[in-house]
Amino acid sequence: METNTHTSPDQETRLRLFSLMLACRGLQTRAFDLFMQNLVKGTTHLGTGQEAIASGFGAAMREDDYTFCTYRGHNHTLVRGVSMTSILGELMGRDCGLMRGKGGSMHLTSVEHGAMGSYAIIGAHMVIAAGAAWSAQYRESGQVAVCFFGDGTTNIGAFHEALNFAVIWKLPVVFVCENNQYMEYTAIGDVTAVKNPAADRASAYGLESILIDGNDADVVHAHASAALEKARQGGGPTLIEAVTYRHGGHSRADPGKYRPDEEVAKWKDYDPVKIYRARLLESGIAESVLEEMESATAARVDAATETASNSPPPPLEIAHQDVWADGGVAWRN
Ligand SMILES: Cc1ncc(C[n+]2csc(CCOP(=O)(O)OP(=O)(O)O)c2C)c(N)n1
Ligand SMILES: [Mg+2]
Repeated sequence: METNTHTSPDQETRLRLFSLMLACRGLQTRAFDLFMQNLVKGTTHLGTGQEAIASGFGAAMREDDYTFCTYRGHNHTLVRGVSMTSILGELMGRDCGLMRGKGGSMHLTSVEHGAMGSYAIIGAHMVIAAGAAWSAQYRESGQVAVCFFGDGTTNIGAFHEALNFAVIWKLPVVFVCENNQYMEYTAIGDVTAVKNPAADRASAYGLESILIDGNDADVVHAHASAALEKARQGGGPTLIEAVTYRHGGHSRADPGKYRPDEEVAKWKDYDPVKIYRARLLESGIAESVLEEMESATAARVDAATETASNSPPPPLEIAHQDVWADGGVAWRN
């Protein structure tokens, strides 16, 4: 597995990566607190512990690139520039929410930010991402579609269909498997024919096998930049398996007790935010600079929580709005 041996981005990029990871962590932690207070409508799937992957890509992507993510998509949506208020508002079913409170945690979408949806059906978005990449290729727009999915998703047919299609058409798409080592409550190794669920299958599609440390933001950023550049230059798709771990359970208040305590402790110690903070200090950035970034993020999370909490539920009149592609129901009457 590739660890941090050859990559050292400039200080500005490093501070950006840290800032994105802090924002993701702050948002996830608050989402969990709100869930435990029964203020979140429906379920939530947190990416706490997996922030380096979304942030590494977020810092490398072009503003008009496309993101496709799963129900575990708070981090991926936030790093595209969507506001914390609209994400927390959406989780809480408020009118200020990204989907005006009608979608909830699993359906964050903002086309204007290139956040092309959070998909709850495992693997479904992989073929859709390939389609978006095909559109970008056809329009010669230079955009790249980045599709994030879990380890368990590699055992679904759509994973294989999307990869084959993307290779055949040399599409500008980057498939990123966030191997957090568990599906819902089952370890991926217990139900998978190969050790590395995505990387070991890359050769079946003529792709390079890329297995990286998904908790190291520098490593993720370097691989993201290379894959995006390759796709933009017409070099076709890349499949990256980024190894990581979710700090909490699968969803809701799942305590994740099916995981050995020592394993959880080991991975919580290898926390992407913590290791990156130490690296910044080592590189000469002052403790006070980091503290300032941390308190600014905390204030941002508090302000977003306050605004979202004060936002009313959506009005009844919008129940049918945005449900159909044409915005209305005229043609069905
Ligand atoms: C087609 C389909 N089958 C089953 C499910 C139920 N389901 C929801 S999450 C999940 C586990 C997915 O695991 P993984 O791909 O590793 O993603 P993670 O939750 O770890 O991010 C399953 C089986 C679903 N949403 N869609
Ligand atoms: Mg998983």
